[in-house]
Amino acid sequence: MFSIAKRSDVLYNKRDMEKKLFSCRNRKGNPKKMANRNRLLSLLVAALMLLSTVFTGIAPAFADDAEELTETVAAADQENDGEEEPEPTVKESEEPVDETENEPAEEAEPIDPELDTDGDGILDVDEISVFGTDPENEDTDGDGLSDYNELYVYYTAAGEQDSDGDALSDADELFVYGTDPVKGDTDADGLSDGDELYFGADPMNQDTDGDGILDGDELILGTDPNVYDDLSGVFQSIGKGTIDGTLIADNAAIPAIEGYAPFVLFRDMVVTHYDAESFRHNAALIGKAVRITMPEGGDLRLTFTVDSSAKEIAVYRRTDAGTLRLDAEKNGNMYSVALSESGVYFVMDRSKLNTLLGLEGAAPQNLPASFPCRCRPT
Ligand SMILES: [Ca+2]
Ligand SMILES: [Ca+2]
Ligand SMILES: [Ca+2]
Ligand SMILES: [Ca+2]
Repeated sequence: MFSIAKRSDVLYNKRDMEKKLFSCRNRKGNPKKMANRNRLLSLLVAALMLLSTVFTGIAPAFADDAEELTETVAAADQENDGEEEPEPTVKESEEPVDETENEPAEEAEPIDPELDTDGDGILDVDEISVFGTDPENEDTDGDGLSDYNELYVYYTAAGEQDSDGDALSDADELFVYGTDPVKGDTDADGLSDGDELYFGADPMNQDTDGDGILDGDELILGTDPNVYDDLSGVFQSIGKGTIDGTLIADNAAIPAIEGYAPFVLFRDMVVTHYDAESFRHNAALIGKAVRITMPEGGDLRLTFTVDSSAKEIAVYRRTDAGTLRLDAEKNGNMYSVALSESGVYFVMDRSKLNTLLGLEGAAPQNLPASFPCRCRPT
């Protein structure tokens, strides 16, 4: 019913409008004025439509901007409130607590000069300011020896369980092995107390197996410190790493010694660079001259590894009696000679030697005792 009545109203209004329009069209008047009115009306309608579209476009835009603004401001406020506020409250609440805890410690009352808290016989003031030990622990390093005994009886380190660093604790050295707790190699045979026990040798005996080779030397030679060895039957060698480093680095004639001897090469032979003035300026000399001081005996060879393009290379030995050319065995760039006595050994370029001596043809086999002093360049 309601919808019908509505329609009738609409119909009525439509009819009413048509009537009004009809009356307007049929009204007697100026047709130009009518046209102008219609134009004005249409213009008004167009203007109203424009305004409505502009408002409907702008209004939501303003509404969006406003919403965004309120959202970002709200978000910023939340962030600021969330981060800044809790931090200072935490820091402020922690720092003052630490300060209040530290301050009284720093301002602690001075230590009673008569106080020995751990009762080890050393006053707290001395433990703290002199020995650096723990005033509340009578055995600071926990090695079974009291701080007092370490400092005043055994003279060991109260803060180190192994004072001499030989892998045996101070207490074990004193009461188990009988070795010196402040001497890493008690019997001075080249083998530390800890290593002696590790290899089954006697840390209180330099030559455990009695074969004449010290325990420390046996390890270097590769023999057993607990098994008797005939040293003459032990192959030995010294060279890079066991002789003077200056004879290895920047040397055109690097020496090495190996073979059999009734003595220990690396310990009983002295092999050094013979850096005499007379040799220093000798143009025929290849590399560095070597001074060897050694016990007698043995079957040893001295080998020079030579870095030279000289056509004829020879090895010499200089003694007080003269300078001898030695019978060298050549193997590639290595020249080896028998080594049975002390002396100065060196390698020379034979053609340069001839020039120095002013000789033609082959150089003499042996040179005068004064050689090489006469060979200085003029
Ligand atoms: Ca101790
Ligand atoms: Ca020790
Ligand atoms: Ca030893
Ligand atoms: Ca031995």
